[in-house]
Parts: sequence; C-alpha cells; structure tokens
Amino acid sequence: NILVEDARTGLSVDALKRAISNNLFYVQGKYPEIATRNDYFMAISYAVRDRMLQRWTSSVRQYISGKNKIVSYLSAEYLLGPHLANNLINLDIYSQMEQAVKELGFSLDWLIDKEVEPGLGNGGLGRLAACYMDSLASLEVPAIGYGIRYQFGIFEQAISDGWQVEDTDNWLRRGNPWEIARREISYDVKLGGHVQRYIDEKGKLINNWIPGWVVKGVAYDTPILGYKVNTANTLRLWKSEAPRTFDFQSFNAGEYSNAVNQKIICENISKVLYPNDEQIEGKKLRLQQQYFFVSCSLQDMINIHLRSGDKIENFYEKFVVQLNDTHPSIGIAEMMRLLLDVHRMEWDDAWKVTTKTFAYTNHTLLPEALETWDLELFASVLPRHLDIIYEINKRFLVDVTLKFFGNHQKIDSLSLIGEGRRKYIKMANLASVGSFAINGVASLHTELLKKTVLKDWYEFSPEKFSNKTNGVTPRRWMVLSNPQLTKLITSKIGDTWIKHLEELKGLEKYAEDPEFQQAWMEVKLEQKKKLTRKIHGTLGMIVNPESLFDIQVKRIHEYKRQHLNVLHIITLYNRIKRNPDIDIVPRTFIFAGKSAPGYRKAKLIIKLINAVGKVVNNDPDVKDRLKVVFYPNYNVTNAQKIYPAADLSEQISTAGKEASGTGNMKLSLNGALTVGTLDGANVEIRECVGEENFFLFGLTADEVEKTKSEGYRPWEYYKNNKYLREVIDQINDGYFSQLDQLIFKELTDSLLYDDQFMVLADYQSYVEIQDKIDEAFRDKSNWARMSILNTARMGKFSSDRSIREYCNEIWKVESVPVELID
Ligand code: DL6
Repeated sequence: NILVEDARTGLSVDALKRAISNNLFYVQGKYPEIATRNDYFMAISYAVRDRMLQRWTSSVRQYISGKNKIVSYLSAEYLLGPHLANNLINLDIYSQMEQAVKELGFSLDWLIDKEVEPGLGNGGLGRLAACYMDSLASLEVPAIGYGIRYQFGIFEQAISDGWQVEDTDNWLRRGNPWEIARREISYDVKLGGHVQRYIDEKGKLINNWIPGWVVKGVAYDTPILGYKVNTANTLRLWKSEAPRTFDFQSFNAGEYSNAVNQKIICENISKVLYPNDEQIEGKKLRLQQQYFFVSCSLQDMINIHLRSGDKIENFYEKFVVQLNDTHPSIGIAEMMRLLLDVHRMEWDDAWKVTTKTFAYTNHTLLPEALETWDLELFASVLPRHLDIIYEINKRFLVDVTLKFFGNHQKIDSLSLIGEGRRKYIKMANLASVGSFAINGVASLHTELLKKTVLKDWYEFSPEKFSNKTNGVTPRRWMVLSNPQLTKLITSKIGDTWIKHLEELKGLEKYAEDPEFQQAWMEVKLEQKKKLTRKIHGTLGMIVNPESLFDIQVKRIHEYKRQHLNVLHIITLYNRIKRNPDIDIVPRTFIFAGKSAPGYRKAKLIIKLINAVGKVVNNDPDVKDRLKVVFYPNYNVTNAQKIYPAADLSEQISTAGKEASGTGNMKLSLNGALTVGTLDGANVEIRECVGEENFFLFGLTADEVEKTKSEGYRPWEYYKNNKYLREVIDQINDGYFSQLDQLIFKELTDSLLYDDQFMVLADYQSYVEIQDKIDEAFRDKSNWARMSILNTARMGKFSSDRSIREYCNEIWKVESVPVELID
C-alpha cells in the first residue's frame, strides 16, 4: 500500500521533487538538460504557489461569505521584496524544499537569488505596507491590499563615475509566478470630459458625468500568506487597459492609428511608478494613477459587499478602508460619487457611509510632500469630483464657521481649496474631513502633526487623532534575512518570539554571559564576512570584516543627512593625515540608497560619498583603516544582506523631519547599536533599549525650531570650528574632485548659507559621539552586551503590535481563523 502524495499539495521532500519536475516539464516545457536557472526558479515557485492555493481560496471564500469585517489597505506603493523564501518560511517548508532542491542537484540559495523583486514602492511607506500585509495575514485578520501593478517599478540604480544613473526596472520580463490575472474582475474608470446636469422626471437633480475617455482596470492577485496559519490574504493590483479590443475591419487607416494611440494612453496609466518619495510631482498622469486604482478598488469592494446580499447603507460594516498617506485620498470623493450617482443615495446618507469607512495615516511632515492639485488640472481629469469636493467643503465650512466664528486664518487653513495665485485642492484636508481617524506613525511625529501641519484639524476634531508607531515584520527582517541569529536566539528562548516579539526580552538574562556573547559576536562576524564577499563580488572592493561596520542605508535626502556622515569620515581621514600612526578604530562606512532622479542635491551627495571614498580608500596613509562603500541599487533584496552585518546604525536625520523610520527598527533588531537624533521612532527605540545602549547626539526638534527662529547662521559654526572649516574647505578646494572646485559648490553653499537641515549645527556633537562609539567598540564584551540588549528590547517594534493597535483602536476588526475547505 504505497501512499503517493499529491504533486500539488504534498509537503514531503519526494512530493516537492516531483512537483518541481512536473512544473519544469508541464509549465516551463523544459527537460533538465536544457532548463535554465530561471526555469527552475519558476518550477519551484509554482510548486510553492500550489501549496498556498488551498489556504488562499479558503480564506477568500470565508471572508466573502462570512459576516466578518474586512480591512482594505489602499496604497499607491507596496515594496514587497522577493516572495519565494518568505513563502517557504510562512508555509513552514523551508527545510524540506532545501533538501528537495539539493537532491535535484541545486542549491536553494542559488534559486532564491534569481528572483527579481517587485519594486513597487519608493521606500519606507511602501515597505511599511508590505510589513503590514504580512502581519495582517499572520494575525489572521481578513484583509485586502489594493494598489497598482506598475509595469516598471522603482528604477534600477547604477553608479558611473560616482554619479547615480537610472535604468528601467522591467521586473515582469521573465514572468511573475506569484500573481494570477483575474481578467473577469475588471472595472471601467471614467476620466476627463464634463458633467451634464438636469432634473429628472421625479424632480431630482441628476449629475451625469460624460467622460472624455474610459480606461479599464484588470485585477492581478497575489496571495499574502500568514506565518504558520491558514490565512492567505489577497494583494489585488490593478493593470490599466483599453476598455474593449477594437475591431480591425471597422477602422479605416486614420481611425486605426487613433485607436492604437488610445490603447497606449490607457496602458500608460499603470506603466511606471513615480520615483519621488518626499516630493510631490503635480503631474496629470499621477493624478490619473491615483484615481484609477482607487476607483477600481472601491467599485470592487462595493461589488463584494452587494454580492453578499447586504445593503449599500451597511458598507462600512463590511469594509474599513485605510488610506496610506494622501495618495489614495481621492477615494473619499469617489466613494461619494459612487454612492450618489450610481447607488442613488441622498447626500447625508452617503456622507455618513463615507465618513464611517475611511481612516487616514499621515507619513510625513515635510511641506514639500503634502499633496495638492492645481484646481484646473484636477477639473480636467475629475470634473465630477471637483463638484463633490466643493459641496463637501461648503457644508464643512459651515461647521468650521460655527466653531471658529470670525477666525479667517482657521477657515482658510481648514478649507479643502487653497487660494494662491492659482487655486488648488488640499488632499490632506480631504483625507482629514472624510476620515473618522487620523494617525501619525511614531509618538513624536503624531505630536508634531498636532502642533504643525494638522494643528487646526486637531483643534477642530481632537477625537480623531491617535498615534500608531510603525513596526516591521520579524519574519522577513529576522527569520529570513538572519537565519543564524534566529537559530541562536531560538536555542535560548524557543521560537515563539517570531510571532510574539516581546518575548525577545528573555535574552536579557544572557547579555552578560561570556559564552553567549561570544556566540552572538560570531554570528555577527559571519554576517559581516558574507557582506564582505558580496561587496567584493559587486564592487571588487576588499573590506575588513573585523572593522566596525557603520551603516547608513535609506533614500538619499538632505533631511536624512548622509552628508553629515561624510563630514565625519573626512574628519577621521584628516586625523590620520595629521598623524599617520594614530590609534584609530578601523571602520567600514557602508552607504546605500536611491535619490529621486530629479533631486540634484541628493544626487550630488551620492557623488560626494563616492568622491571621498575614492580618495580615502586609495590613500596609503590610511592603511585600509577606513573604507567607504557605496553599495548600488538599494532594494529589499540588498537590504536583507546588509542589515544583519551592521554594527552601527546611522539614524541621523534632523530632529522633527523623519516621521518614523523603519530601517532604524530592522537594524537594532539585528543587533546594531544606533547613533541617532531624537527623531521619529528613534525616540521610542531609545526608550526601549535604554539610553545607555543608544548613542544620542544633536539638537532636539524644539531646539531646531528655536535655533531657526533666533536666526541660524551656519557660517558661524564653520568659522568657529577649525576641524569643520578644514573639511568644508577641502570639499570646496577640490581635494576630493581632482581640484575641480565647482562640482560640490551647490552643496557646500547650501550648507554654509542656508543649511535648512542643521548639518553644521550638529557636526560637533556628532563627531563627539562618534569618538565615544570608537571607545565602546574597543571593549568587545561590553559591545556584545549592548548589542544583545538592543535585540532583546525591540519587541515593541514588530508590525504585529502595530497591526493589533490598528485593529483594536481604529478598525474594530477581529481575527478570523480560516478553516481549510477542499
Ligand atoms: O511610515 C513609513 C515611512 C516612515 O517610516 C518614514 O519616516 C517616512 O519618511 C515615510 N514617508 C514617506 C513619505 N511619502 N509620502 N507621502 O515615504 O513613511
């Protein structure tokens, strides 16, 4: 009696081997002798996806037919990272698959490395969405993530002569085994045109939107599996297409090419991700993108709701919609349009449903990132929505006037329409008026929101506000990317910390244990050696794994102050030049990150890092004690290799500028010590790990504001600090640019005469704390102790904790364990 496991569901090594061979033959159409690495990657991925399908279909069935409320996460970005290893971990079949692949003659790592990640996001905001999708599924919360299936994600970065160059990210070119196209799920989205108004036979005013054109959104679904649970939620991304295929016969030559043009115009909407993270680009196509995905998503939710037999008035009992920043906030006007124009509800009823549905998360305090739309441009894309926004505003301003009678400043600030040289629509105001909850992403950020950009909103409706500090998923950011540390931790406290991160506290009692310290530092060294090999393979550079790995990886931005880090590097270099025999702690400075392609100063910062690296790395006096590495094309795949190797985590933004940060959490979780300002979530990280295990420097957010209001003169700092002067002069004199004195002028001028981000004001304090870090690093046992305590005390920063807070305090949703259905 031989039991043969199903080739699509079996989990034994044999069943997996059979599945891979079957897929290679029947899906890829290849036999082993001619199969490529990609064929094997696809064959394995399909085998894994098969094993997720029962969970997926069971989850969908249960949610749609059940009475439970569904969280709908609306985000223009999802920075997911590669799926294969993550799915193996969450399915709990990693070791079986490793064995199966080995018996087929390959290494699993080699195939995992083949995966091209979907880079459908810029940075923190998109990665947070991905961590939240993981936690929602792991906590068995019914959820759908909605977004855009960009054909080209975030550009690929290469470095040429020290400069960033961009290349397109054609991530779909070899196929995407994780998604399923659901061509039957599609919606028409109107754009442009005008609104026709008339009174119908019952005397009711009808607003008939006659669109200029229509685009179709087609659903592409990807399963998001929870960790060791049956729940597999859906990420539904919309691809834009022309609404119908045209009939060749019926077109003469001229119409044919018009029709083809129209098809291209439609497909353009989901073509490319805008590569700016904290800078709006008021382009029409961007507004079209936002509206396109939001309209498809809301139509889809309403469809799901009505199919369950419920009434439209109860929509908010079935769905709660979280707006990931203002990018999807047009959803508020679209929901009103759908309820009024399509479902024929009265205004007050429609407004009640809308305002019980939406909640809004703000992710930035930077004024240049707060979205506004030129009113004329907006009207040309969404004429009906403009009417609706005017009506919302009219009614809202009545309430505002009642509350703040005669206070024109308040009325102007709360109005949804801004009046400058040209009128514009304020998306944060639309999001705030239409949502029942508003949150920031770290304590300090929420407090600053209440005092600055959303001050008047806080005064108007304080009950809407709360804080939800960000978190990161320990599955990807520990289990997947740092299996050695995972194993060591598990050997001491068992493995339940992976779902209950606060249990890491159990490590505290080993922090002083010399044996554990040694094992801990051995893991760190192993990870540093791995990264060393990667750096050598990518850049041909040799770095010393025993040196202090000082890591700053994130988007390149003036407020994140990568240039402050560079000023410190030059300071150390100058000490060596003055005294070549100086006893200095060897350091490897590792930078990685992309700059928005149109952001000149950020691109100049990349050039500066590379220029300084070229001099420092090749100066014989340095004797390899300092190395500067710019690791190209920072993305999730590369981040997974970098975080585990960090000794020091650079979180040095100007206080009051970084909303939260999440890289700070991943690094500390992986045992790096932080050098940081009191900004974003650094404040809470420091509280948790203990101030003695955190290297604090710099002005506080209040001091930054005070210094500015008293008339900040960066030049004075330059004049009064000879080491700072020396460094800036060297950059200006062309020491790092073969005597070219112009190249960095824009950057140094902005530091000397403007310095919006207080780099010069914080320089001295930064250098001093770095000297303390050197001292601390020399004491190996103490460093190990601090590193262990950092990991042990990071329990709060799991995205599971964040999601629980959203569930309990905003969404009012509960876990629904999924029963598997055959
Ligand atoms: O909340 C996620 C992430 C924060 O951790 C970062 O501090 C913040 O800079 C980032 N914000 C953005 C801004 N995009 N918009 N709008 O990416 O969000």
